[in-house]
Amino acid sequence: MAEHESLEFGKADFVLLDNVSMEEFMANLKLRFEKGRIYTYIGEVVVSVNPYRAMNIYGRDVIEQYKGRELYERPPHLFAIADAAYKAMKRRNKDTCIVISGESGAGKTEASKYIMQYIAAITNPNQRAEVERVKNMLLKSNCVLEAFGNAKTNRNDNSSRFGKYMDINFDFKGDPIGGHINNYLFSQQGAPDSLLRSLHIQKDPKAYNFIKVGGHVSPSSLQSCINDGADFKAVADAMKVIGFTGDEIQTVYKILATILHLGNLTFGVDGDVTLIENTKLVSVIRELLSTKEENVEKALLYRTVATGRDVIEKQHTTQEANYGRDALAKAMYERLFCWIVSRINDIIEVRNYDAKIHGKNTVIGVLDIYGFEIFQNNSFEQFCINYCNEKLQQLFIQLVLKQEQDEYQREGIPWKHIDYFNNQIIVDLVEQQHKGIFAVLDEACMNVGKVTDEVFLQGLNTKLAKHAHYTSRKLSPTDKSLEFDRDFRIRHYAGDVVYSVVGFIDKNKDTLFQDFKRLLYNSSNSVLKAMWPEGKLRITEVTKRPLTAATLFKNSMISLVENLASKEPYYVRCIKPNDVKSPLLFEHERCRHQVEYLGLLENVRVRRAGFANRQTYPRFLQRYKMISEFTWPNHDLPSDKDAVKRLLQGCGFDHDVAYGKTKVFIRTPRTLFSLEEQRAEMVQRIVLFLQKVWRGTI
Ligand code: AOV
Ligand code: MG
Repeated sequence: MAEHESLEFGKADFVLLDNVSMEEFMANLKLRFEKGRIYTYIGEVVVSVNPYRAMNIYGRDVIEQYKGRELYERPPHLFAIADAAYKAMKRRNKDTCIVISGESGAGKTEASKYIMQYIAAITNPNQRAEVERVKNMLLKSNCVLEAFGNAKTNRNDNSSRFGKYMDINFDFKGDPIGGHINNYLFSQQGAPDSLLRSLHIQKDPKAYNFIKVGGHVSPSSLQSCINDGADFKAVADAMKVIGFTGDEIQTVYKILATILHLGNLTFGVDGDVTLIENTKLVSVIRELLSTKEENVEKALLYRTVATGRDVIEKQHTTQEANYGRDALAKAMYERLFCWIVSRINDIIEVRNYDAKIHGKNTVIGVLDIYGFEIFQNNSFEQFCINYCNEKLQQLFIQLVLKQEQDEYQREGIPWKHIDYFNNQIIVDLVEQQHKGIFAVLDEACMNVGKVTDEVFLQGLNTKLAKHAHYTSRKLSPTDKSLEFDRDFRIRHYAGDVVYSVVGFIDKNKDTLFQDFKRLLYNSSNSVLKAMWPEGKLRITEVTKRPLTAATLFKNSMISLVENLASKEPYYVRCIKPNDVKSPLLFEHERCRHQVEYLGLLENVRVRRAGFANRQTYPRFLQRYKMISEFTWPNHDLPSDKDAVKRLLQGCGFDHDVAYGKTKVFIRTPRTLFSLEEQRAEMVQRIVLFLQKVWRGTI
């Protein structure tokens, strides 16, 4: 139907399959992958398979081919979906968003970059300097965020360790005038090693413990912006272009260096006194942080506690000191990342007063988040990431599978319900009040006295013993996949994941000792000071417990989903063809599993039986009444519904539509395009007519 491609490349839209079965779907997906056709539609959804090789399909010439064209006129491409979102925004003044999902390494971040690139390329035909500046900043900011927020994992060499939702604001001309980034971050193991390594503070990177150990996120090469061997200078240059000041960049450098040095600090004991073994490092850190040497040492070795009205200083054990040091390094990195995002936002936000107040200001949002992941050891981070993916799957179900079918029923359109797996039950398992996993975790953290990961696990076992998607070693003692006493397992929509409760409590609580916050706030470096405003509080003034990481994350996910749901969504569903990053290998079972859990077959079924477009009768008339003599300028039929019927019969489209109670449903996009074309022609004629009247030639 749509594309000008021969069938040797398979069907460009899964809706065109002869039979909607898993076999046919997979055969088509595989054929297209093997022929280098990595994109296929399901209606307006793009299914993308990671090619794991450079494709020659993103150049300027290809962009030109998609510019302003309708979705079905060209072979499936991300550019077409970006153009559709852009057109919807321009034509109908609607906020739109592009939601990119798929598991870790499936190609989400790459897709988001091509989409941004496309939008940048097709806008601002008049080369307005201010718009060019904004575009440049939007593209460059991505680079900087990747440098700080991506790292190598087992699943992806350039894995996003933060979720990113970027709004691009457009003026009435459709040119980007600013943007805003929301990041979804939770405590990480620390800075990507490659970023730290790129500082070249000391020749041998092995000299730094944080690089050697690495935690979950182990040695990595920073791609796209700074490649292996390149150094921090490249990132600094990008920051400069965006608008960071020299002082700010210096501070970033100093913070990264501090984190490295912190990793090398060791503690020992002398009698019952804990002390720092390599005191020279304290001087280095003091200098980097612009604080007093004795303050650094004190913050590392003591904790100030308020007992009633008294304030005392309690010495750390070596274990506590180690713990405090690691928490400081992590918190500094996390705060740095959030500060960079907020600085970028300050710089890219819509500043032009006129554009803000007067002209219409619409947005396209692009969501690129961390994909579903399963590691050998899964902890709190994987749990949050996978919960996030459950939320996005739920949104997809709500918008693509459920609402669609509900609407047909509401409107009285004959409809046979198509079944799908609704993952709401898993979302509830995690986020429900009082008995969800996050609630149990928060409760365990509130415990007075014994606060351990085991207490948390006991809570889960008590509250969730009967839940179909939860089990643990205690509840299923014979289950071989649950190897350790501290394991629990969630049946996610995308598969079973065994999590270890070890570390959940710590990662959920704000574990940074107040003393460190005060230390950093009291720095004479104003940039650093500004990152730690809460350090202003004296120990006796700190009364409120900060919100837990789980609560913060849950709240941010809920508002993210609300935000997306308020916009017109476009979807890119990414599939990872194999686990070895091969451009040749299409692992059938691996792909079938993804097609299944992404609900793609159900998507095809709903789409095939359904309608591409729907509009209320008055709205439809408002837009198209000029193309029919029965409705222009006004109709005299009993209702708008009758008028729409008459109009569509007159155009010969009656067979391709259904009439609901309040809306007309159009089955194929082609009918809509045809209506649009006729309308455009009519508008043109009217304009010519008016021009003649105006010139007095009529
Ligand atoms: P992700 O964003 O989905 O994973 P990426 O977008 O980082 O995955 O893709 C992983 C790697 O696959 C990239 O570094 C490229 O090497 C390759 N790749 C992906 N898409 C393309 C493409 N269109 N053309 C060529 N190569 C591609 V994660 O961030 O881990 O969830 O947290
Ligand atoms: Mg990514």
